Amino acid sequence: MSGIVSFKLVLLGESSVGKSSIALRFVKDQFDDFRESTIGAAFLTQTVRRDEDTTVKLEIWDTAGQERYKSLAPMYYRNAHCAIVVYDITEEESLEKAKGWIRELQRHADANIVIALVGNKLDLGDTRRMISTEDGAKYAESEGLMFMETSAKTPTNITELFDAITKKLPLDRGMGAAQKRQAGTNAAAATQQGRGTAPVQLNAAPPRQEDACGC
Ligand SMILES: Nc1nc2c(ncn2[C@@H]2O[C@H](COP(=O)(O)OP(=O)(O)O)[C@@H](O)[C@H]2O)c(=O)[nH]1
Ligand SMILES: [Mg+2]
Repeated sequence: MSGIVSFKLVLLGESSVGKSSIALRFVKDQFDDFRESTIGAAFLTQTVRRDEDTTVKLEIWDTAGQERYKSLAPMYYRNAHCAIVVYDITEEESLEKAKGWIRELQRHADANIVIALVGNKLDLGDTRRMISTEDGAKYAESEGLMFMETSAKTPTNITELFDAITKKLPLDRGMGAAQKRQAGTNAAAATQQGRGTAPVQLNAAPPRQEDACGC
């Protein structure tokens, strides 16, 4: 298959681990030391050249990690082709939370979902690390997940992370031209409810414009 193939990607993980920062670095190559928390979820898109013939368009749902939004998560991972589950290597508890998300994905998400476990804030690794690379990598291996440590700040491994995910996505399962037409119809319906607000309103379908950064 050639041309543009779209995939849905969801970012999950505890609050403050750096989900929005990873998305912002990937989509806009920016970093902000004092980010405001995401409310509900934000929607962004970015394209990645997979090979000479194929461009992959990632439709990224950046969710809010706070407990009060947890029940909304299925809405975002239900049809996702891939998930990035983030923890903070300086926060022990955040890996346990990440494992909880992975169990939930394994039970309720699409059986073919590509999952990457990501230990973020690698730039703080020398001074404040609480979770060893080995602990993250071993768990990921035991569950058959991709694994990477990243820093949205420096940045380290952000492009590599999305490149690696993009390469793992089965092109025949992406949203091709036919499904895109359908998605366009859905988006038109969503327009009636108001779209393009930033951050995207809860329950809103993805707006169809490029780089609708809601972070
Ligand atoms: N040092 C460092 N700080 C980061 C990194 N990624 C995010 N942060 C900071 O961690 C805080 C929470 O980031 P945010 O992206 O809002 O986390 P989210 O709640 O998971 O979306 C912010 O103050 C960010 O500037 C990173 O890679 N290194
Ligand atoms: Mg956020």
